[in-house]
Amino acid sequence: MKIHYSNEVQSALNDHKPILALESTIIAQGMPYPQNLEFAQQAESICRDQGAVPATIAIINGEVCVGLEKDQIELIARDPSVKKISRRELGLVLFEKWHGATTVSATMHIARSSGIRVFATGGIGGVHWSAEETFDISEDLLALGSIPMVVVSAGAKAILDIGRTLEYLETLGVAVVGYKTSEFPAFYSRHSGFHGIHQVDSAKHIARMYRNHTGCGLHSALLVANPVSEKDEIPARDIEDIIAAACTSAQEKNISGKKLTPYLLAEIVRATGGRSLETNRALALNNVGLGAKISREVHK
Ligand code: PSU
Ligand code: MN
Repeated sequence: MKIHYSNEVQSALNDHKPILALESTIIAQGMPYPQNLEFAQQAESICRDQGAVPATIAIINGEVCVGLEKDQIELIARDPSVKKISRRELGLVLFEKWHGATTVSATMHIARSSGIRVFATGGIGGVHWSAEETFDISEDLLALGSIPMVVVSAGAKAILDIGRTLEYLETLGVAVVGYKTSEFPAFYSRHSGFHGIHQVDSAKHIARMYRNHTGCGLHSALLVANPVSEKDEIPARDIEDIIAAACTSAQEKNISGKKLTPYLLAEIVRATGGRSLETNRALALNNVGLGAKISREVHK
Protein backbone atom coordinates (compact mmCIF):
# COMPACT_ATOMS: atom_id res chain seq x y z
CA MET A 1 0.00 0.00 0.00
CA LYS A 2 1.40 3.36 -1.03
CA ILE A 3 0.96 5.87 1.78
CA HIS A 4 1.27 9.65 1.65
CA TYR A 5 2.42 11.11 4.97
CA SER A 6 1.89 14.74 5.99
CA ASN A 7 5.11 16.60 6.79
CA GLU A 8 4.23 16.55 10.48
CA VAL A 9 3.66 12.78 10.57
CA GLN A 10 6.70 12.06 8.39
CA SER A 11 9.01 13.92 10.74
CA ALA A 12 7.40 12.24 13.77
CA LEU A 13 8.11 8.87 12.14
CA ASN A 14 11.70 9.88 11.38
CA ASP A 15 12.29 11.18 14.91
CA HIS A 16 10.45 8.27 16.61
CA LYS A 17 7.94 10.58 18.26
CA PRO A 18 4.63 9.30 19.64
CA ILE A 19 1.83 9.34 17.06
CA LEU A 20 -1.90 8.90 17.61
CA ALA A 21 -4.09 7.70 14.74
CA LEU A 22 -7.49 9.38 14.30
CA GLU A 23 -10.28 8.27 12.00
CA SER A 24 -12.28 10.33 9.52
CA THR A 25 -15.71 8.67 9.26
CA ILE A 26 -16.56 10.34 12.57
CA ILE A 27 -15.89 13.64 10.74
CA ALA A 28 -17.52 12.98 7.36
CA GLN A 29 -20.47 10.79 8.35
CA GLY A 30 -20.63 11.01 12.15
CA MET A 31 -21.25 14.72 12.68
CA PRO A 32 -22.79 17.58 10.68
CA TYR A 33 -20.80 20.46 9.17
CA PRO A 34 -19.45 22.78 10.57
CA GLN A 35 -19.34 21.13 14.02
CA ASN A 36 -17.43 18.22 12.49
CA LEU A 37 -14.66 20.49 11.21
CA GLU A 38 -14.38 22.20 14.57
CA PHE A 39 -14.20 18.77 16.22
CA ALA A 40 -11.49 17.51 13.86
CA GLN A 41 -9.33 20.57 14.52
CA GLN A 42 -9.87 20.38 18.27
CA ALA A 43 -8.97 16.69 18.27
CA GLU A 44 -5.66 17.43 16.60
CA SER A 45 -4.81 20.27 18.95
CA ILE A 46 -5.67 18.26 22.09
CA CYS A 47 -3.42 15.52 20.78
CA ARG A 48 -0.53 17.94 20.27
CA ASP A 49 -1.09 19.51 23.71
CA GLN A 50 -0.72 16.04 25.22
CA GLY A 51 2.60 15.53 23.45
CA ALA A 52 1.61 13.24 20.58
CA VAL A 53 1.47 13.93 16.86
CA PRO A 54 -2.04 13.51 15.41
CA ALA A 55 -2.35 11.36 12.29
CA THR A 56 -5.84 11.82 10.92
CA ILE A 57 -6.31 9.15 8.27
CA ALA A 58 -8.39 9.42 5.08
CA ILE A 59 -8.29 8.72 1.34
CA ILE A 60 -7.94 11.78 -0.90
CA ASN A 61 -8.37 11.23 -4.65
CA GLY A 62 -7.59 7.56 -4.19
CA GLU A 63 -4.44 8.25 -2.20
CA VAL A 64 -4.01 6.88 1.33
CA CYS A 65 -3.17 9.87 3.54
CA VAL A 66 -1.78 9.56 7.05
CA GLY A 67 -1.89 13.05 8.53
CA LEU A 68 -4.05 15.62 6.75
CA GLU A 69 -3.29 19.21 5.79
CA LYS A 70 -5.80 21.93 6.71
CA ASP A 71 -7.53 21.94 3.31
CA GLN A 72 -7.75 18.14 3.31
CA ILE A 73 -9.52 18.09 6.69
CA GLU A 74 -11.88 20.72 5.35
CA LEU A 75 -12.58 18.59 2.28
CA ILE A 76 -13.38 15.55 4.45
CA ALA A 77 -15.64 17.68 6.65
CA ARG A 78 -17.70 19.35 3.91
CA ASP A 79 -17.49 17.55 0.56
CA PRO A 80 -20.60 15.40 0.11
CA SER A 81 -18.78 13.09 -2.34
CA VAL A 82 -16.60 11.69 0.48
CA LYS A 83 -17.57 8.05 0.93
CA LYS A 84 -17.62 6.00 4.12
CA ILE A 85 -14.89 3.40 3.65
CA SER A 86 -14.42 0.32 5.77
CA ARG A 87 -11.40 -1.97 5.49
CA ARG A 88 -12.83 -4.21 2.79
CA GLU A 89 -13.41 -1.21 0.50
CA LEU A 90 -9.85 0.12 0.49
CA GLY A 91 -8.90 -1.45 -2.85
CA LEU A 92 -12.09 -0.20 -4.39
CA VAL A 93 -11.69 3.44 -3.31
CA LEU A 94 -8.03 3.49 -4.45
CA PHE A 95 -8.96 2.02 -7.82
CA GLU A 96 -11.82 4.48 -8.36
CA LYS A 97 -9.69 7.42 -7.09
CA TRP A 98 -12.49 8.56 -4.79
CA HIS A 99 -12.33 10.54 -1.58
CA GLY A 100 -12.94 8.27 1.37
CA ALA A 101 -13.43 8.74 5.09
CA THR A 102 -12.07 5.73 6.93
CA THR A 103 -14.03 3.81 9.58
CA VAL A 104 -12.40 2.20 12.61
CA SER A 105 -11.57 -0.94 10.61
CA ALA A 106 -9.99 0.89 7.65
CA THR A 107 -8.17 3.35 9.92
CA MET A 108 -6.68 0.51 11.98
CA HIS A 109 -5.46 -1.24 8.86
CA ILE A 110 -3.73 1.89 7.53
CA ALA A 111 -2.38 2.94 10.92
CA ARG A 112 -0.88 -0.49 11.50
CA SER A 113 0.72 -0.42 8.04
CA SER A 114 2.32 2.89 9.05
CA GLY A 115 3.69 1.45 12.28
CA ILE A 116 1.28 3.46 14.45
CA ARG A 117 0.19 1.51 17.51
CA VAL A 118 -2.40 3.69 19.23
CA PHE A 119 -5.71 4.94 17.85
CA ALA A 120 -8.57 6.99 19.33
CA THR A 121 -12.14 7.00 18.03
CA GLY A 122 -15.54 7.98 19.46
CA GLY A 123 -17.27 4.63 19.74
CA ILE A 124 -16.45 1.44 17.87
CA GLY A 125 -19.03 -0.24 15.65
CA GLY A 126 -20.43 -3.55 16.84
CA VAL A 127 -23.44 -5.84 16.80
CA HIS A 128 -26.61 -3.95 15.90
CA TRP A 129 -30.00 -4.58 17.50
CA SER A 130 -31.85 -7.35 15.65
CA ALA A 131 -28.56 -8.60 14.23
CA GLU A 132 -30.01 -12.10 14.57
CA GLU A 133 -32.26 -11.12 11.65
CA THR A 134 -30.20 -8.51 9.78
CA PHE A 135 -26.73 -9.98 10.41
CA ASP A 136 -25.56 -6.35 10.80
CA ILE A 137 -22.24 -6.71 12.62
CA SER A 138 -19.55 -4.08 12.01
CA GLU A 139 -16.30 -4.96 10.31
CA ASP A 140 -14.73 -2.95 13.16
CA LEU A 141 -14.99 -6.06 15.33
CA LEU A 142 -13.02 -8.19 12.88
CA ALA A 143 -10.33 -5.51 12.62
CA LEU A 144 -10.13 -5.41 16.42
CA GLY A 145 -9.73 -9.17 16.38
CA SER A 146 -6.86 -9.14 13.90
CA ILE A 147 -4.84 -5.92 14.33
CA PRO A 148 -2.65 -5.56 17.43
CA MET A 149 -3.21 -1.91 18.34
CA VAL A 150 -4.46 -0.03 21.39
CA VAL A 151 -7.89 1.40 20.51
CA VAL A 152 -9.50 3.99 22.79
CA SER A 153 -13.30 4.16 22.60
CA ALA A 154 -16.15 5.35 24.85
CA GLY A 155 -17.40 1.79 24.97
CA ALA A 156 -19.57 0.81 22.03
CA LYS A 157 -22.14 3.10 20.46
CA ALA A 158 -25.39 3.02 22.44
CA ILE A 159 -27.29 2.38 19.21
CA LEU A 160 -25.81 -1.16 19.38
CA ASP A 161 -26.60 -4.30 21.30
CA ILE A 162 -23.81 -3.89 23.86
CA GLY A 163 -24.20 -7.34 25.42
CA ARG A 164 -23.80 -9.10 22.10
CA THR A 165 -21.00 -6.75 21.09
CA LEU A 166 -19.08 -7.71 24.24
CA GLU A 167 -19.65 -11.41 23.54
CA TYR A 168 -18.41 -10.99 19.99
CA LEU A 169 -15.31 -9.16 21.21
CA GLU A 170 -14.60 -12.18 23.39
CA THR A 171 -15.11 -14.59 20.48
CA LEU A 172 -12.60 -12.60 18.44
CA GLY A 173 -10.06 -12.54 21.25
CA VAL A 174 -10.05 -8.78 21.80
CA ALA A 175 -8.67 -7.72 25.19
CA VAL A 176 -11.08 -5.25 26.83
CA VAL A 177 -10.20 -2.99 29.75
CA GLY A 178 -12.02 -0.09 31.39
CA TYR A 179 -10.20 3.15 32.12
CA LYS A 180 -10.91 3.91 35.77
CA THR A 181 -14.05 1.77 35.61
CA SER A 182 -15.06 -1.88 35.63
CA GLU A 183 -18.36 -1.17 33.84
CA PHE A 184 -18.34 -1.04 30.05
CA PRO A 185 -19.50 2.48 29.10
CA ALA A 186 -22.34 3.06 26.62
CA PHE A 187 -21.03 5.94 24.47
CA TYR A 188 -23.41 8.79 25.46
CA SER A 189 -23.75 7.33 28.97
CA ARG A 190 -21.20 6.21 31.54
CA HIS A 191 -23.24 3.16 32.49
CA SER A 192 -24.40 0.19 30.43
CA GLY A 193 -25.18 -2.33 33.14
CA PHE A 194 -22.37 -4.59 31.87
CA HIS A 195 -19.96 -4.94 34.77
CA GLY A 196 -16.85 -6.95 35.44
CA ILE A 197 -14.37 -5.77 32.82
CA HIS A 198 -10.80 -5.36 34.03
CA GLN A 199 -10.12 -1.88 35.38
CA VAL A 200 -6.89 -0.02 34.59
CA ASP A 201 -6.15 3.34 36.18
CA SER A 202 -3.30 4.88 34.20
CA ALA A 203 -1.96 5.27 30.68
CA LYS A 204 1.31 3.76 31.88
CA HIS A 205 -0.44 0.56 32.99
CA ILE A 206 -2.32 0.32 29.70
CA ALA A 207 0.97 0.60 27.78
CA ARG A 208 2.52 -2.12 29.96
CA MET A 209 -0.46 -4.38 29.50
CA TYR A 210 -0.26 -3.84 25.73
CA ARG A 211 3.41 -4.83 25.75
CA ASN A 212 2.50 -8.03 27.59
CA HIS A 213 -0.41 -8.67 25.21
CA THR A 214 1.72 -8.44 22.06
CA GLY A 215 4.60 -10.13 23.89
CA CYS A 216 2.39 -13.21 24.19
CA GLY A 217 2.22 -13.26 20.41
CA LEU A 218 -1.41 -12.12 20.28
CA HIS A 219 -2.53 -10.33 17.14
CA SER A 220 -5.75 -8.81 18.44
CA ALA A 221 -6.32 -5.30 19.74
CA LEU A 222 -6.42 -4.01 23.29
CA LEU A 223 -9.70 -2.08 23.50
CA VAL A 224 -9.69 0.64 26.15
CA ALA A 225 -13.20 1.63 27.19
CA ASN A 226 -13.07 5.23 28.39
CA PRO A 227 -16.32 6.62 29.80
CA VAL A 228 -17.45 10.14 28.90
CA SER A 229 -17.12 12.57 31.82
CA GLU A 230 -20.06 12.95 34.19
CA LYS A 231 -20.67 16.54 33.18
CA ASP A 232 -20.93 15.64 29.48
CA GLU A 233 -22.86 12.39 29.67
CA ILE A 234 -26.52 11.84 28.82
CA PRO A 235 -27.82 9.40 31.44
CA ALA A 236 -29.08 6.15 29.90
CA ARG A 237 -32.66 6.75 31.08
CA ASP A 238 -32.75 10.11 29.22
CA ILE A 239 -31.68 8.64 25.90
CA GLU A 240 -33.00 5.05 25.82
CA ASP A 241 -36.37 5.95 24.31
CA ILE A 242 -34.77 8.27 21.78
CA ILE A 243 -32.43 5.50 20.61
CA ALA A 244 -35.29 3.02 20.37
CA ALA A 245 -37.34 5.50 18.32
CA ALA A 246 -34.39 6.13 15.99
CA CYS A 247 -33.97 2.36 15.44
CA THR A 248 -37.70 2.00 14.67
CA SER A 249 -37.59 4.93 12.28
CA ALA A 250 -34.60 3.38 10.44
CA GLN A 251 -36.53 0.12 10.10
CA GLU A 252 -39.61 1.91 8.75
CA LYS A 253 -37.50 3.76 6.22
CA ASN A 254 -35.61 0.60 5.28
CA ILE A 255 -32.26 2.11 6.16
CA SER A 256 -29.61 -0.55 6.50
CA GLY A 257 -25.96 -1.36 5.75
CA LYS A 258 -23.39 1.39 6.00
CA LYS A 259 -26.07 4.10 6.02
CA LEU A 260 -27.55 2.85 9.28
CA THR A 261 -25.03 4.17 11.82
CA PRO A 262 -24.84 7.71 10.31
CA TYR A 263 -28.65 7.80 10.11
CA LEU A 264 -29.11 6.78 13.75
CA LEU A 265 -26.52 9.28 15.00
CA ALA A 266 -28.14 12.11 13.03
CA GLU A 267 -31.65 11.14 14.20
CA ILE A 268 -30.48 11.21 17.80
CA VAL A 269 -28.87 14.63 17.32
CA ARG A 270 -32.20 15.89 15.93
CA ALA A 271 -34.29 14.33 18.70
CA THR A 272 -32.05 15.64 21.48
CA GLY A 273 -31.91 19.14 19.98
CA GLY A 274 -28.15 18.87 19.51
CA ARG A 275 -27.32 17.62 23.01
CA SER A 276 -26.07 14.25 21.74
CA LEU A 277 -23.73 16.01 19.31
CA GLU A 278 -22.15 17.86 22.22
CA THR A 279 -21.76 14.59 24.11
CA ASN A 280 -20.33 12.84 21.06
CA ARG A 281 -17.78 15.59 20.65
CA ALA A 282 -16.86 15.54 24.34
CA LEU A 283 -16.46 11.76 24.53
CA ALA A 284 -14.37 11.62 21.36
CA LEU A 285 -12.08 14.43 22.55
CA ASN A 286 -11.79 12.68 25.91
CA ASN A 287 -10.61 9.58 24.03
CA VAL A 288 -8.08 11.61 22.07
CA GLY A 289 -6.62 12.99 25.32
CA LEU A 290 -6.24 9.51 26.80
CA GLY A 291 -5.04 8.06 23.49
CA ALA A 292 -2.28 10.66 23.26
CA LYS A 293 -1.11 9.83 26.81
CA ILE A 294 -1.11 6.09 26.03
CA SER A 295 0.77 6.72 22.81
CA ARG A 296 3.49 8.55 24.77
CA GLU A 297 3.78 5.64 27.19
CA VAL A 298 3.84 3.06 24.39
CA HIS A 299 6.66 4.95 22.65
CA LYS A 300 8.87 5.04 25.77
N1 PSU B 1 -17.46 7.12 16.60
C1 PSU B 1 -18.27 8.21 16.58
N2 PSU B 1 -18.95 8.47 15.42
C2 PSU B 1 -18.83 7.69 14.31
C3 PSU B 1 -17.97 6.55 14.35
C4 PSU B 1 -17.31 6.31 15.53
O1 PSU B 1 -18.39 8.92 17.57
O2 PSU B 1 -19.47 7.98 13.29
C5 PSU B 1 -17.84 5.68 13.12
C6 PSU B 1 -16.55 4.87 13.10
O3 PSU B 1 -15.85 5.20 11.91
C7 PSU B 1 -17.01 3.43 13.06
C8 PSU B 1 -18.31 3.56 12.34
O4 PSU B 1 -16.09 2.58 12.42
O5 PSU B 1 -18.88 4.69 12.97
C9 PSU B 1 -19.15 2.30 12.46
O6 PSU B 1 -19.90 2.13 11.31
P1 PSU B 1 -20.69 0.74 11.04
O7 PSU B 1 -21.63 0.61 12.22
O8 PSU B 1 -21.41 0.97 9.73
O9 PSU B 1 -19.68 -0.32 10.97
MN1 MN C 1 -23.05 -2.53 9.47
